Amino acid sequence: MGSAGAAPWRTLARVARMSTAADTDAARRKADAFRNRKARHFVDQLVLAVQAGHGGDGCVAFHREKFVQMGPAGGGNGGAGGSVFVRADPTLHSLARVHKQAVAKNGTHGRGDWLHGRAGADYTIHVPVGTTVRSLGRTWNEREAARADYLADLFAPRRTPIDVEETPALWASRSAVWRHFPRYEDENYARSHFASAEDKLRQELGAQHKIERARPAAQRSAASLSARTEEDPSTVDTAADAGWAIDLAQPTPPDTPGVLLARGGSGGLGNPHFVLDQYRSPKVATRGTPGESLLVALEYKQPSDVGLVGLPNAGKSTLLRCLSRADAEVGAYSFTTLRPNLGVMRLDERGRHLDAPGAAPQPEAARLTLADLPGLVRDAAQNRGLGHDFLRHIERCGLLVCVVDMGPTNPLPSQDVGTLVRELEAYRPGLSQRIALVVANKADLLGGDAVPVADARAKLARLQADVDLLFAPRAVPVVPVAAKWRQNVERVVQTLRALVNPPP
Ligand SMILES: Nc1nc2c(ncn2[C@@H]2O[C@H](COP(=O)(O)OP(=O)(O)OP(=O)(O)O)[C@@H](O)[C@H]2O)c(=O)[nH]1
Ligand SMILES: [Mg+2]
Repeated sequence: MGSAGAAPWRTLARVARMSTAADTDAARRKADAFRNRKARHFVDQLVLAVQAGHGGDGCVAFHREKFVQMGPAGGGNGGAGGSVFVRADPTLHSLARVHKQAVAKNGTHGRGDWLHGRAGADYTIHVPVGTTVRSLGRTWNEREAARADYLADLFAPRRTPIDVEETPALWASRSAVWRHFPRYEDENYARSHFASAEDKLRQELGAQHKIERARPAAQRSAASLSARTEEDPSTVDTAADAGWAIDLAQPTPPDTPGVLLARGGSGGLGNPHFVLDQYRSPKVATRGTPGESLLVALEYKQPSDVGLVGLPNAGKSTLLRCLSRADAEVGAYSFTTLRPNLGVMRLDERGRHLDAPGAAPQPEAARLTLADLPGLVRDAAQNRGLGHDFLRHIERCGLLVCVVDMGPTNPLPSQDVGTLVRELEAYRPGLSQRIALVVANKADLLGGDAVPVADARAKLARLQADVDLLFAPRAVPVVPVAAKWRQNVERVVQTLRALVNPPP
């Protein structure tokens, strides 16, 4: 069990070691600056390793004071490890500032004179409202792996005799669970008293397990509700489903700590717990239990006013570039856009577009956020093409604009609109109701020598007639544009403005 998880916890151990070193802060700042620079627009997906704090160890000590040379056992318990929470914060709009490692502090060890250890501080991950948190699986951390063999043996119906030569792994695993008074390790194991100490530990762990099981699901941690994964964080499948996910659609109330991802370990027991009538000076204590660890995927769906949808290569990114200052990548091939590009369309108080070429500089009075979404193909609802990757972003757009290719290579653009409607409905019934405008792009390719003007007009009229039929009784306007040349883009701006803020 323990050895099987060797690879994953080794990486996590490195993470945990890094987080305790003093020079981590500088390294973290550097990594953050790098990521912020790379994620110029925004980071909307992130996989992070979550590690709750380990419990501090119990202490083996005996009380001493003047005239009391052989006082009673007085080792304190270890402090509990900190837990990891996630909170939805309405002031954030990107995952760019989320650390890839969320490591809570360990509890401190117990000390002599019955001094218990201090609890480790919790760690809170702050994410924007609208983030989905999904578990990719509970991972093995170094401590859990080290203890696993011995604990499995402790609860086994028939125990293995533990010998340093014959069962060295089990011996090492046992040492990861117990602490001893200096130089008493061998003697402790040999004593008959140790068997009752093990009974005590079994009871304690059993009780902890029972408490965890009795908790209502809402109070249990994401880690304890997730399936185990043996994956290395660097190779983990980000689509893995470990059975736990939450959509943080509302801001977390200020008086609650947030959603519990991983619970900190509990502190170890000091030696007074192992006092027996027949044996008053136990020289053992237990180490703290490990904090839970897991991998989570965060996904932020940016809410935007308008989403541009269409088949690949229809010119959505080109249109976004006309409507806003976003420098979305444009390419003459399908699937240029792999994740949403965001842009802001700015208007002055008379409703004129501020980012049009040659527009007079005016104070901004209104803005619309636009999202250029990756191209969609037939059967996207069955997860073909970019499938769900594309569709899930649409849910957060208030309005949808269909961009279709009017060029001579596409004889029936209304078929494209039909495909889009079908896929949206297959993914979520009612989603196509958000389509409020059809942009007939690449209109510059019509009306030249190849396609006479009369044919171009007929093609546009046919598209409008088909769209009317498709969305009846709702009226959805069709606007012909040539986004590449910024022709007629102003009409798209004004139509969108009227759709989002209808004139009184
Ligand atoms: N002639 C002409 N070409 C255009 C027009 N708009 C876009 N294009 C070209 O169409 C190609 C695709 O444009 P993109 O904006 O990348 O298309 P997209 O819909 O974002 O494509 P994906 O991201 O792959 O889904 C590019 O080569 C553009 O130059 C237009 O109005 N007229
Ligand atoms: Mg694109």
